[in-house]
Amino acid sequence: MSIHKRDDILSSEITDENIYLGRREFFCKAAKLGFIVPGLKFGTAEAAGFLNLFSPIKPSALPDDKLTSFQNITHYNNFYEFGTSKSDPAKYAGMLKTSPWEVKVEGLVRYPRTYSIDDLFKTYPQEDRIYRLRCVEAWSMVIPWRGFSLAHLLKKADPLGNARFVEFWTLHDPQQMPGQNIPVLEWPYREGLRLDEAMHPLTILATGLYGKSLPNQDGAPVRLVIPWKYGFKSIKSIVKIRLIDHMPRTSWELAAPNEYGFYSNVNPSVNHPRWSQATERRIGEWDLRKTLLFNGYANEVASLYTGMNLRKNF
Ligand SMILES: Nc1nc2c(c(=O)[nH]1)N[C@H]1C(S)=C(S)[C@@H](COP(=O)(O)O)O[C@H]1N2
Ligand SMILES: [Mo]
Repeated sequence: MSIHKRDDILSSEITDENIYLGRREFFCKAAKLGFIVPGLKFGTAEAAGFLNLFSPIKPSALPDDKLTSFQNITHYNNFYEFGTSKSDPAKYAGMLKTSPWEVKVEGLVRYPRTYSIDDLFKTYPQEDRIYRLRCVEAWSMVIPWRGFSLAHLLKKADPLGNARFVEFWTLHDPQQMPGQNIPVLEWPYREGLRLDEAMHPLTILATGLYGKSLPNQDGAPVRLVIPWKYGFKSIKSIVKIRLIDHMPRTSWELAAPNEYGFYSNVNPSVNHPRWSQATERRIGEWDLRKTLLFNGYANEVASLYTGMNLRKNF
């Protein structure tokens, strides 16, 4: 059973002006607040031009990436704990209490640790990164995240020799997350990565977007973002990170193993059983775009999958 639907909502309510204002808002703020520091990894051509003045690092860019507006990033969401329609999270996620909040790091590590959110913020410096997000439903966005590489946290935990996978858990609290009373998925929402995927510098724990702390509907106070995988791997409102020696089950794989594999790398030539993955609609645009292998991040991540059959390991 699965309730992921191919998305066919009209984008008429989403204007270019929104996108422009969002972009301008971001760059003005970014400049004012001094986010532009060497070593920053942005992902758009526009940001690239902007940043090359300041940073020797060449970001991975597509020439026509434009930031999706703050309005769309925060009102067109998948967060089934608050309902299955795109507008539900903006309406209901406000009821989630994100402070105090704890994130446990446990399992096959030398230094297990429970972080308060303040602790997490203090321990790991935040930086801003623009990533494309491609949902399995064949739509995409360009989002200016704030966060830090998960690798920093994992290194501090010091994985033991037999740790091979990382498992992530969303909060389980049906009172605050009414969608958890409805068995659309196995709750709490669970996701997983191979350890090398989790250690890849592009994989981040996101704590904000557009230079602000993360809105609840986008997974406050902390969520994962893996830009080369379908959006559902980017689990929201995380309370537990566990290192293990076996491939974990994930909520989507438990719901429909033939539709949602463990890897879920964006791949235009491996179709979802119910629809093509060859194209996508960028939220705010009319014309379809061609979907790119690894969501356009092949240069950075393809080597993680050398020798693997990506059709079998979908
Ligand atoms: N806990 C939890 N995490 C989740 C989801 C969810 O329903 N619950 N939906 C996933 C899906 S399908 C997508 S596309 C992204 C959407 O992130 P966004 O709403 O911030 O764009 O979150 C992912 N993370
Ligand atoms: Mo998604």
